[in-house]
Amino acid sequence: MSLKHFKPAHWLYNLLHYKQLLHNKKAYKKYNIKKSLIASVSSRDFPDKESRAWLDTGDSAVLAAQKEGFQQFPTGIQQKIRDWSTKGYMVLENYFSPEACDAINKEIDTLMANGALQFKWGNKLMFANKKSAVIRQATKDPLISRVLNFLLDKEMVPFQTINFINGSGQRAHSDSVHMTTYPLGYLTAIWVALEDVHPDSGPLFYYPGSHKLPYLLNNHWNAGSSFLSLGKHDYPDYEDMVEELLAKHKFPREELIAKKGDVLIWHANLVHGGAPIRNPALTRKSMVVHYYASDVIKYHEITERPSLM
Ligand SMILES: O=C(O)CCC(=O)C(=O)O
Repeated sequence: MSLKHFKPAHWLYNLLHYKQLLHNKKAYKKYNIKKSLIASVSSRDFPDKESRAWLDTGDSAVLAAQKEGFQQFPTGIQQKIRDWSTKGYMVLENYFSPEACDAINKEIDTLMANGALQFKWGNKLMFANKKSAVIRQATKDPLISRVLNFLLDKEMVPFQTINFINGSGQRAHSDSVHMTTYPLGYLTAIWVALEDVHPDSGPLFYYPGSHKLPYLLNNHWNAGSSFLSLGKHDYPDYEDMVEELLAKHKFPREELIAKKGDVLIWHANLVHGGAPIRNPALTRKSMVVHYYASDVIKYHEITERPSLM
């Protein structure tokens, strides 16, 4: 068994980061979960495995206009909110100005040049929001925050940023296996184009409607976790299972040939990824921000680790 599968190593790590786990204290109480904050946590600990978000249990085309705050959105955004339950994503065209995008790109260049930010897992620049006030401010854009809070009917708080210089090349997945909530469905993400996307640079792709698939959790692809160790499967086994599901359901596949400043907002369970890069000379500067609802249990289903906030 490798160390990453060995849960006591996680408990020690959690203990060392105890303060960053306190966000789960109230939520454990609220949902009657009797666990130490440093213990491993997974969907096995919870009684149900379906989203409780109001626009998953109901339809935004019917419900959204009846809710307080809806009329205050610009008409274009109102229509995108109405479509949310059906599509599982929306695109806000031309949202950030070229200057705002350039400011983020400059921050990333500086953080990389001075060694404060390094690639992790190949091509990901993680948590730049913790190192740059400019980027932190972008994650708290007032209108986007209002849209996210409305979509989930909760206060949504930024958990992390991921910046890319090139396409991610990441296979199709749902974020809910990486960043998981109880109740399910209380995660969302934005993807910001920090330059015009070339079709050969490995654009973001997604499957409209795929957010309605059942949440694929450890019990589906990596059962066999024990008190001391995680299940024996590895992440590519999860990706294979997602591909099998997609082949079965025949969702349409869309690629986002975004313009600089465009923003995609996606649902916690929307299947998406990065297309293969056809021309490695091309960059695809972009930034993802993942948001959690503030009052739910937040953790990582794959590793059964509570999230550090
Ligand atoms: O930007 C991409 O290509 C994919 C990013 C992604 O899948 C994610 O951050 O969840």
